[in-house]
Amino acid sequence: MTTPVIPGMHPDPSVCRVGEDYYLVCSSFEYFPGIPVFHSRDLVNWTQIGNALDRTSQLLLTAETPSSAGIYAPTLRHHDGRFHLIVTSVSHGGGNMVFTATDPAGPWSDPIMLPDVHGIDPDLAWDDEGNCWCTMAGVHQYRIDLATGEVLGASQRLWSGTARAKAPEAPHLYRIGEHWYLLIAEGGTERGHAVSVARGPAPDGPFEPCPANPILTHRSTYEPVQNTGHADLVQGPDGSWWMVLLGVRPGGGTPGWHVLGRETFLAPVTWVDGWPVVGPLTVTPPWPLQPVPAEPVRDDFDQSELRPQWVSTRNRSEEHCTTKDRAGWLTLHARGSGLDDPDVVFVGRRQQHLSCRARTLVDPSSGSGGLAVRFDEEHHYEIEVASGEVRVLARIGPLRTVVASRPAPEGPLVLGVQVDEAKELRDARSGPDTISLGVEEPGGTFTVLATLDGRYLSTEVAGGFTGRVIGVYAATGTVHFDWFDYEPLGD
Ligand code: 6LW
Repeated sequence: MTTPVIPGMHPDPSVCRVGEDYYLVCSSFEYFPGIPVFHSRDLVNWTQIGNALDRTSQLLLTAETPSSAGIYAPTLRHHDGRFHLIVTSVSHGGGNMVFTATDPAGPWSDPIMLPDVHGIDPDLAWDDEGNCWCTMAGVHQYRIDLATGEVLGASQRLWSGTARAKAPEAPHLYRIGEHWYLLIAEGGTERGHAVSVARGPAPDGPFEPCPANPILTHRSTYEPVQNTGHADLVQGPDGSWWMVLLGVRPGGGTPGWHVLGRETFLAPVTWVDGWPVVGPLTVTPPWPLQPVPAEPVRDDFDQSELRPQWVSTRNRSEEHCTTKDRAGWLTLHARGSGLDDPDVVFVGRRQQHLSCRARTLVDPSSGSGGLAVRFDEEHHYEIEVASGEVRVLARIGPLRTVVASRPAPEGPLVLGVQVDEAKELRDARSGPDTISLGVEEPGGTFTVLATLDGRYLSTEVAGGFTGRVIGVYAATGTVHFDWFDYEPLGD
């Protein structure tokens, strides 16, 4: 489907089916909690049911963890009645590790470390003899003891892909019919991304490449979805085969720029001569869809725990982020010095729509902070209340600018951000992509203090593996937020 089934920064999807239920996980990088977990009954409509890594004993992301480091691509599998999640943490005390759960909504176990498994993009597969195979980007493979994390025997190289510019990544191994299939991504996760496949008689090969490789790529096309790759196969409710994959929706023509990060898409798969053939992303599954309730626009912070969509930059603790200090408010106690600082207390949710509006009622109380659109420490726009002043700040690489300011009224006030990807941007793939930041006057009118160019908060400018996150932060002291609205205005 040319619209993502899970929009916003949800890259490197891995999916598994248990009876009529589907579960899917994605990378989460420097954000905590890590690894969002989704549930669906139709592969199209998904609900986030939690985050797998929600405590420090599972995931430690400190100010030393750079943006776009942290949690890379996971693989989710169900075997012998338990869910297994294998993932690489590119961070302090990181490496490859496995988590297990009986309920994918959690709780998940503490990690079983795999100290002798090296590389990224780990995959898990089991053969009929009970061997557990861990296959890594490269593509190389280990046989492991999942209970202890021990490697059994030497690792071996399985396949180096189809000699594209960049090494093969995102390997997934499947036993389908008489063959073992090895699915990989190659060409890099940018515009050259592609999916290729090989098959063999056993989980450790030897593998013969598909004569039609790559079986999916949008490179060198004017497809509205680009960077297609990093796929995982699953059977639909009717036994047909489907592929979840990552893609981006660039604006501004080819190559264009994308702001939401790499999103999760769905594509049909048929089989010809024992090889998978990937159909167009425009295809909607033929079975009855089961829509899920839309997320409420407003979060009143009335619950003791934040909803699973909320993520903070690196680990957060009750000491810095709580709804218990003031009932019905989110209270942030600053520990860094603002959004340029990796130690900032920032809590937000992924921007999932090309046009949307976010608002929050802030009581600066004894501190300074506000509402921000964040890409990383060097690419963010924010409207901040500090010492009796409201100001719009912009950080683009080496440039840090106070774009606008005006006196702030006494007491709480409503800050707003409106993101507009102009219709012509989507249709004719050109035109502005603007981010307007302002304040709501007592009568409710929204006064824009500054309108900034959205192209600078894009992957093509900022680089990295993430996407925009819109949220609130404390730069100094203590700041309270009564509610937060996220309102989609367009796809
Ligand atoms: C992921 C790997 C990749 O582990 O990017 O470019 C990493 N390819 O497959 C993060 O998404």
